[in-house]
Formats: sequence, C-alpha cells, structure tokens
Amino acid sequence: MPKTAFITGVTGQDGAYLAEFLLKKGYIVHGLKRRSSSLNTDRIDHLYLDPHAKNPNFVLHYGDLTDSTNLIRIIQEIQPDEIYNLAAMSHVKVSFDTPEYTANADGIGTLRILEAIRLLGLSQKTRFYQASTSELYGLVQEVPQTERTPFYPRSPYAAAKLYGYWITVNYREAYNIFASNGILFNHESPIRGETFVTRKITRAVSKIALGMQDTLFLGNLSAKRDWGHAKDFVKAMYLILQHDTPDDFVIATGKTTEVREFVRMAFREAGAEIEFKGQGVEEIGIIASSTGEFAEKLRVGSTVVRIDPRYFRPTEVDLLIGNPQKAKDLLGWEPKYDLAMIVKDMMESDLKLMTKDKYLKDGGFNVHNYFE
Ligand code: NAP
Ligand code: G4F
Repeated sequence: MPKTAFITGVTGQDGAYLAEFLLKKGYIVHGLKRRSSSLNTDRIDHLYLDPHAKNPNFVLHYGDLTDSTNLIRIIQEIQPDEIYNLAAMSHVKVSFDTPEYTANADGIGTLRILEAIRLLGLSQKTRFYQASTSELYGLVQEVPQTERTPFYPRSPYAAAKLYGYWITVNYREAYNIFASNGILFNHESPIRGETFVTRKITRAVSKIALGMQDTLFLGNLSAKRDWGHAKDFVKAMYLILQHDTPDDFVIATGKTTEVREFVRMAFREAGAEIEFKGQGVEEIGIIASSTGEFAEKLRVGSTVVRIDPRYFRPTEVDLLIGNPQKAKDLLGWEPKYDLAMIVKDMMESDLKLMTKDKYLKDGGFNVHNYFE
C-alpha cells in the first residue's frame, strides 16, 4: 500500500517541493489549500490532476489552520500516515503587523492538528512533522546554534513558533505521538516568496539588468543568515519522519553570509561588481564594473542599492548559523547546494521570469518539475 501524506501549506515554497518529492516516492499526497479570490496554486499546478480522474494521487482540500472543525474532518477522511505541518504566516516583518493572527495560525494551528491526531485515535498511526525555525534562536545565545542552544524569540512569528515547537514536544511526551520538529534555517529557491530578502534581491537585480527597474531598496544589509536550498531541506523533512524515533533536528548548511554579500553575488551573476559606500541609512551600492549581456543596462557608476528604513524590524535577528551534525549523523542528511549554486539557480530563473513572454513563446515557462 502506498503511504498517504497530508501537507498543510502545500501552496507555499516548501509545500510545493515536498509534494513533488513525496509523489516521486509513490505517496498519495493530500494538501491543504486556503480559499483565495485569485489563484494561489502556481507552484503546484504541474502536479495537479483533473479531480475527475480515477484515484488521483494528489488531492487538494480547502481549509485553514485557524479552523479546527475542518482540520479534524479532513484528517479523519484521509487517515494519513504522515502529516507535514508547513502552513504558517511565515513572514517575520509582517508578524509585527498581524501578531494575533500569527499566534493563532502558527501557534494554536499546530495544537489543532496535534489534537485532531489524538481525538481521532491516530496517535499510533500518524507521524507528525512541525515546521520549526531558526528564528527561535533570535537573539542568539550560542554560535553556532544546535538542538541544545536556548531559544530567545525576537518577533511575534518566532514567539508563535516557540509554542508550536513546545506543544509538539509535549504531545510526543504526553501521548506518545511520533511528533518531530525540524528546526530549519533559512532556505531559498526560485519559487521563494517574493518578499523574502533573497528573492526580492534576485527579482530586482534581474529587472535592473533588463532595464525594467532602477533601484533596489533594502533594510538591514548587515544581517547574517545560514541560507540553504529548499530542495535539500524538504528531503530532511522526509528523513525526520522516517527515523526510528521522533526527535528534533537542526537543518542548516553551517555557513553564514551577510545580506550585503548576497546582493553582490546576485549582481555578479548578471555581470556586475557592486561597491558599497556610506554608513547606516546613507549606505548605497554602486556598480563598479560590468561586462557581458547586461552591461549596457548595468552602467558603471549608477546607484542600484539604497536603504529604506521601512524594512527595518522593531527587533532584529542579527546572526544565524546552524550546526546540522545531528541530522548528518542520525539521518544521513547532507545538503547538495552551496550558496553560489542557490544564487545562480534563482538568478537564472528570475532572468527568465522577467522575460517570460519570450519563454512562453518557446514552449512554456512553468512546466518543469523541480526535481528534474
Ligand atoms: P510560505 O512559502 O510562506 O508558505 C506558507 C504556506 O502556508 C502557504 O501555502 C500558505 O497559503 C499557507 N498558509 C498560511 N496561513 C495559513 C492558514 N491560516 N491556513 C492554512 N494555510 C496557511 O512558507 P515556506 O517558506 O514554504 O515555509 C514553510 C514552513 O516552514 C512555514 O511554516 C515557515 O514558517 C517554516 N519555515 C520556513 C523557513 C524558510 O526559510 N523558508 C525556515 C524555517 C521554517 P497561501 O499560499 O494561501 O498563502
Ligand atoms: O528573508 P527574510 O525576510 O527572512 P527571515 O526574517 O530570516 O525569515 C525567514 O527565515 C526564517 C528561518 O530563519 C523562517 F522561519 C521565516 O518563515 C522566513 O522564511 O529576512 C532575512 C534578513 C533579515 O535580517 C531582514 O531584516 O534580511 C533582512 N532584510 C534586509 N532588507 C530584509 C530586507 N528582509 C526582507 N524581507 N526585505 C528587505 O527588504
């Protein structure tokens, strides 16, 4: 019998990669999708089958993490072997604007699923994965961060995820549910949400290179993140649920890089070297040299990066760097992508996306499978 998985947040970056990954492994995959007034299934359209097809292996259900009745009904219907709880209001800066909703969806939403597993008598059948985050370390108490590093959340998002983390541990200990946390450090890809810093940068650099935009406005350039590729990270989620015992794992690359350096790397992919000058909100990024296809638009001496304080956060997480040794030792997990490969992947994709009419003429843009 094929295994059945239920993925909340299936329309998001990780949900899309994980759905494709599990389908390739022969799973039947059910996904939770929010109703929206405009289509929100771009990332999974290549996996979707006509609902009238016989025995489809990929099924979407309308629902929301803030609605327990609907979660209980769907989980009862599906009787999943594995649940991956990836749904969340996942933007740290936005969580300062919507703190109560974030607590409801990201914190209590996790409890709702665990309670559904318990109430439906699935404690011995269903394995549960919680999308925990390196944001839990916040004002870091140790460098690098491990599974034993104390948490110090610095945003409503991180505080809500802290509850999600501990309620997962509690249901494991109290009810013997196979419930595990993946403490994932930042992971990116060509389908990363457009307002996270990496994708904001690769999209803007592509537009600047094509003459469609003049300036990229950013917030804190000195923040450091441990950036991996979402493809590597969804494999870790799967491995966490295949392990013989439930446990909590740091998933990271072990390297950290400044936002400023990510900007330099993205422009380099388009053929330009960026020099940063000035301090604080006066800091600017100037094109120092440029060669290749986009040199005409990437004019030497032009200012292409500026600071906009609106992107600063009331409390910032300055430095994240994880130690994934436990995952390497117990799960055999090893990332394939380094940061240079991630930037290349994202820049190639965004340069194509910005000229998508050309690619549509050449036979379609969004028709590839992620793992091919
Ligand atoms: P994402 O692209 O923002 O996707 C979030 C998903 O959650 C989307 O499918 C979204 O639906 C859905 N969602 C949001 N609120 C919901 C609600 N109330 N009910 C049901 N669904 C809801 O996030 P991601 O980057 O894939 O991250 C996946 C998970 O890992 C999140 O829990 C995130 O907090 C966590 N995480 C991410 C990273 C990272 O670097 N990417 C690192 C650590 C942890 P719509 O498409 O309708 O918006
Ligand atoms: O890309 P970010 O918005 O990601 P952040 O805050 O690290 O959160 C992401 O990773 C977490 C894992 O650690 C996830 F749990 C979470 O769901 C999300 O996926 O910002 C990265 C850094 C921050 O320090 C931010 O202040 O980039 C800095 N930054 C500088 N300018 C900016 C900008 N961030 C954004 N989004 N936009 C800017 O213009």
